[in-house]
Amino acid sequence: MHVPSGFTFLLQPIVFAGLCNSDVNVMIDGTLIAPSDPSQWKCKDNCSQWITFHDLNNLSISGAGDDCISIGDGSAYLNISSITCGPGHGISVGSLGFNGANETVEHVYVSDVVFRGTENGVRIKTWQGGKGYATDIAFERITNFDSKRPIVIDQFYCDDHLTCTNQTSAVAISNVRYNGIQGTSQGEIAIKFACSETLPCTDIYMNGVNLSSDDTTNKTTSSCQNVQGTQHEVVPNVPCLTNK
Ligand SMILES: *[C@@H]1O[C@H](CO)[C@@H](O)[C@H](O)[C@H]1NC(C)=O
Ligand SMILES: *[C@@H]1O[C@H](CO)[C@@H](O)[C@H](O)[C@H]1NC(C)=O
Ligand SMILES: *[C@@H]1O[C@H](CO)[C@@H](O)[C@H](O)[C@H]1NC(C)=O
Ligand SMILES: *[C@@H]1O[C@H](CO)[C@@H](O)[C@H](O)[C@H]1NC(C)=O
Ligand SMILES: *[C@@H]1O[C@H](CO)[C@@H](O)[C@H](O)[C@H]1NC(C)=O
Ligand SMILES: *[C@@H]1O[C@H](CO)[C@@H](O)[C@H](O)[C@H]1NC(C)=O
Ligand SMILES: CC(=O)N[C@H]1CO[C@H](CO)[C@@H](O)[C@@H]1O
Repeated sequence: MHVPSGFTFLLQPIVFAGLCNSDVNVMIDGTLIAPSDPSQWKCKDNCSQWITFHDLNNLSISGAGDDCISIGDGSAYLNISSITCGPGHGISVGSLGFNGANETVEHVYVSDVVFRGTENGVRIKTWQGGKGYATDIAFERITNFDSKRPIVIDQFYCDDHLTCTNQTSAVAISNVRYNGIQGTSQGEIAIKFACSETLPCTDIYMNGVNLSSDDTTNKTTSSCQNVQGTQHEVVPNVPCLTNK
């Protein structure tokens, strides 16, 4: 599906439902906009979300980037569920805030996703020097088989071919919920939260997370900086979060 550039489409709430067994590519070059207020949405039920994708394999949204599911600037009220990704890239929110851009992502709900041999599992990545925010994002019932890094928040995202310097401005990340994330990690660090000193990640909630090493003799660990929130039954334990 291709949304052509040079056009702006006003889109009422819509559901794209599988079963689809082959790869699905949604390329959004043009602009999709929602009625400004959810109260103006024309729909009888399932009105809590604007765009819903479910029961698809290797869903690729955006076309920009090579992630299986890529949620870019301006995304809001997305409901993505029952998707299988991999091998290759996982799901990412972002990258947001490149070159000082003011970008936003909010109200995104991702559930029942399986990652097989992906580079990352669920990842939120933003560039230093950016503005805007990513908020109200939920990941539920996610299964990883050998993801290199199942859970990542990276406010220091930088492309390999660029040199990035530390800057004080950052894209704010808040209210991110991880509920029921399990499986195996290829890397020792299964959970990585790298947040900025000037704009820490806030209200990060983890509940029922169990990520073990694919090598049974090894343990997984987590790394974190400048993160505030709570955890309940999380393996590996995230030292920055308060136990609840
Ligand atoms: C609304 O969601 C329910 C549960 O997912 C589904 O059974 C139903 O078909 C959906 N209705 C529409 C109009 O999409
Ligand atoms: C998302 O979509 C799935 C599948 O249609 C549905 O079961 C679920 O209730 C939806 N979640 C939200 C928050 O709308
Ligand atoms: C996803 O895409 C990869 C690479 O194109 C392919 O190897 C894999 O079989 C696909 N997975 C599914 C579940 O369709
Ligand atoms: C970012 O853009 C929004 C409007 O889209 C605006 O309300 C906000 O003030 C902007 N933030 C900055 C830091 O420029
Ligand atoms: C455990 O993981 C670390 C880091 O990936 C690695 O260096 C080490 O060799 C692993 N240990 C075993 C026994 O596989
Ligand atoms: C985590 O998963 C591993 C592997 O499936 C299992 O052995 C372990 O008991 C689980 N731990 C918790 C706390 O659920
Ligand atoms: C690109 C860069 O230098 N990033 C660093 C900025 O500072 C943090 C610590 O606050 C480092 O972890 C980053 O690697």
